[in-house]
Order: sequence, then C-alpha cells, then structure tokens
Amino acid sequence: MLALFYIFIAVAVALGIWQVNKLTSYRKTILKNDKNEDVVAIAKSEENPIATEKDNDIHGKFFFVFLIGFYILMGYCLFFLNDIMLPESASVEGENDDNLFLISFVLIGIVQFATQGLLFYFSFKYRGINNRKALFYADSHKLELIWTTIPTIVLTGLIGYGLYTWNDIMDLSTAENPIVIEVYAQQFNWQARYAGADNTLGRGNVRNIKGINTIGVDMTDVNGADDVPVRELHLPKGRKIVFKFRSQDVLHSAYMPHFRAQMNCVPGMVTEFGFTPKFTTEEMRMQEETVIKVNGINKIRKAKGEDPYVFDYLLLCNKICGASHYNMQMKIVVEEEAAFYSWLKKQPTMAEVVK
Ligand SMILES: [Cu+2]
Repeated sequence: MLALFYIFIAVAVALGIWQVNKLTSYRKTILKNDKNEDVVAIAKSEENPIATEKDNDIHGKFFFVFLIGFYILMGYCLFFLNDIMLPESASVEGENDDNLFLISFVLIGIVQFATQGLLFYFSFKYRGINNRKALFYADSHKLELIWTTIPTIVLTGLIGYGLYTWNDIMDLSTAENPIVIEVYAQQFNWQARYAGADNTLGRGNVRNIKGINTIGVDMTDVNGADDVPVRELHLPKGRKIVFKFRSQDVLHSAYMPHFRAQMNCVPGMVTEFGFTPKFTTEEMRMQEETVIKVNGINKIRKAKGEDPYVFDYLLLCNKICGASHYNMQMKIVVEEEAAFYSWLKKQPTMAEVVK
C-alpha cells in the first residue's frame, strides 16, 4: 500500500513538471476573433496557435472520465472507510453532536453529488465544437430567489440545532448534583483534581506550585484540603460531570473524542464544559463497532510483532503545544457509580499529599 502511495506521488510530481514545462512554450500572441479584431491570447505561437476541435474533444471527454473516477472515489470513501470512524458517542450530549454531523454530511453529500455532476457533465456535453455558439442568458429572478431562499432556510436550521447542541454541553447552570473535576494541562502531561466531599474546588494558581503540589492548589483555601489530585480520570456512568480546565504553560486542548467533547486549556483562565458518560469502559469494549476497530488495529500490531491493544477512553491534547505534544494523554475509566466511589475513596486528598 505504501509503495503504491510513493508511485502515486512520483507520477503526480512527474505530471507537474511536464505541465510546467509545457506552459513555458506558451506566450502572449495577437489573434483575430470572429469580427476580425485583434485580441490578446495566451497561445502556442506556432502555425496553429488556437486549440483545435480535436483538443477540445479530448479535454471534454477527460472531464467526463474525471467525473466517473470522482464518483467512484466518493463511494469508496463513504462505504469502505467507515470502520476508521469513531464508535457511537459515549456521552449523552454527544448524541446531538453525531446527529448534527450526520445531517450536515447528508445535506452536503447531496449538494456535492449534484453540483459536481453538473459541473463536469456540462463541461463534457458543451465541449468546444466549431461553429457552436453559447446561449446568452442574462439572469432569472425566480432561480436566484430559489437558490438564495433554500440555503438560507437550511443553514438557519443547522445553526439553530448547532447552538442547541453547543448549549447542551456548555450550559452547566441546570446540572443537578454534578461531579466537579479540574483538568490541568502542562507540557507534556495531564493531571486532574476531584472537588472532594464539599464538591467545591480549592483555588488554583500557577504561583502555588511547590514540591508535590504540582497543580498549584492554594492550601490556605479551606475548599482545597479535601480535593483529590489524580493521574488517571475515573468517571461514574450516568452522572453529569463538570470539567474545569486550566493550563500551566501554553495553550493546550483537552480532547475526549469518544465523548465528542473538546475545550481549549488557556493559561490564566478557567474554561469548562460538562457531559454525562453513557457507557462504562467495559460496555464500550463489547460494542460491535469498537470490537471491529480493535481487531483491525491488532491485526496491524500483530504483523509488526507488537502487543495487542485493548480499548480505553482517552483524554488527548489537540493543540500542538510542543515537542512531546503527540504523547500528551491520560487514560479515562468509566465505571458504575459504586465502583467509582470506592476508587475515589482510596485516593489521598490534597491535605494528605501536601503535609
Ligand atoms: Cu498539549
């Protein structure tokens, strides 16, 4: 497959050089038009400087061949590359996100299919044939009205649904008894902090970073003592989680693809979003889509002699933040509420860590 790719690149480069080379043989020429007037044209300044009917015919047919190839490629991407897509959303709020994506994709797909077809088919059908005259057509108010009104209505609907989806993940004012977690980004790893028994995070500031207090929790703030710092995220299934993001150094972006959520972590400010996990890690591992994906990965790993991969939710950095950006990730475990609380209870609090 890789060899094929290199051959493709080599052919593309060779074609490019050939075309550029061809261009150098073209120059500005004065030609006569139908009314015997002088016009400036870019043409090959040889005996027959104008494209012949044969040239036009070949180019027109190429347009048609391109169209067929284009449709085949579109179909291939649509039906055969599906298994590299993410599995079903693992958060309740992410369902809207997926719907929005699907609706946009279907709409764009239909328009794309039709307009590309018209563009290339017409280029073929009306290719230059001697003595064929183009039809002069000024405008049609009816047509203009149709192609302005329909996209306006469709786009308004899409944007409305988009805003609703955005609010669903961003508006945390109605969240009932959420679990509050701070996610802290630094070059190049993630840390997190649970708000503890009072469900309120103690103040954090980069100036408080000292020794083992690597998140910079203000230890004079009473809310901070029961906070729980961790290196692995555990989330209970079915509970609303409120995430608050901070960054120690540069811009990072907390990306949780399986939950369809991403937020920039900006030094000097707190950003946030919230979602409700829908499947535990175990349940997600059993899903058909995940199984197919994991099997595909493991086939490649086996061929390379690597250990098999087991599915886990991940928090990734999605902002190129420096040399080790690619490896900036943290494991996320979603489990039943009871298992979550028994795990959380075993983690030492800030007061226990920073003595
Ligand atoms: Cu980063």
